[in-house]
Amino acid sequence: MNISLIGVPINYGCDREGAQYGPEKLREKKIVEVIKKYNHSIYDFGNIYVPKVCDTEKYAFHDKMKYLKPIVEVNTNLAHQVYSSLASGNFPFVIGGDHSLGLGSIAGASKYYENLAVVWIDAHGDINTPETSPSGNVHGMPLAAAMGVGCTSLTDVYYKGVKVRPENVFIIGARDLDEGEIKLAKDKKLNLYTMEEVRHMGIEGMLQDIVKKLKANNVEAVHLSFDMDALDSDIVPGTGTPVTDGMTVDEVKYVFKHLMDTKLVKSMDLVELNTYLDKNDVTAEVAIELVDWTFKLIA
Ligand code: NNH
Ligand code: MN
Ligand code: MN
Ligand code: MN
Repeated sequence: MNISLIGVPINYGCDREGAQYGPEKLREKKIVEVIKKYNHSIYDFGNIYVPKVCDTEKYAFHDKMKYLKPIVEVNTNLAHQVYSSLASGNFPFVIGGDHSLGLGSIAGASKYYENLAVVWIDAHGDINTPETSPSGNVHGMPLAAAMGVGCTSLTDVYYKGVKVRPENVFIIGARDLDEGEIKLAKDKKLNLYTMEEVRHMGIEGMLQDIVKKLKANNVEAVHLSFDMDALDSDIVPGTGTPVTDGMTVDEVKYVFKHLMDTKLVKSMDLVELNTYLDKNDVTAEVAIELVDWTFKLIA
């Protein structure tokens, strides 16, 4: 397969130092070589440009969303990179950076695919709006914006309108949801597999349910967005908002395997590695292990 590697060194969405160095750290840990092992042709497109904005200006662009302008700019450029990669037959692999970049990835993939689904693996829902967000951090909002919910400056990134229909949204591993997120998930009837639900159904049962729905909805392609904090906080110290009782590495591998088996996954993000918070690179190494596994599966 031809892989486009796209780095997004952004931390405006999480408002925390360290998340912007994910792409650099993963390249230092030989991500390109790891992917190449499985006979992929990999094109490293470098990093998307992230403009410098002073932290005194974080609310200069919107009163409830931090760093809105640079986030929109970065996501617009990312969207076009993802779209162009897909149009040239490549698999876009986006490395972050915080999860605000999920919006740009989805925007790019949904411009290319008529009926896109999104599988969002995360301890959080990332379906806040400026009104429901407890933090003003945009990394808690991208999936809502992709569904057309929230402020138009986000929902209209790259092109006007809804990027993914709610019935095509699958959230896996959530265990730290805000009140407004729980309400939105209910109202929109999202396919929400909280950690509790995952334990109850079993991973296998959950995957069967997802595959069944992907088929029933006639989904053309899946964008897989993986937040490192889906993993248990004991495994990933190097992420901005670690949460206990999360997934194990083997569980994530199992989910990846079955998603890749559908042959529907056409693009992917790996986000929220924070190099400042990491301990002896253990989180970076887990990320590399998952990258290795992923590209072995799609070989
Ligand atoms: N839900 C919280 C918020 O909106 C935390 C989001 N943090 C994440 N999301 N890391 O994946 O601010
Ligand atoms: Mn997230
Ligand atoms: Mn998260
Ligand atoms: Mn634990």
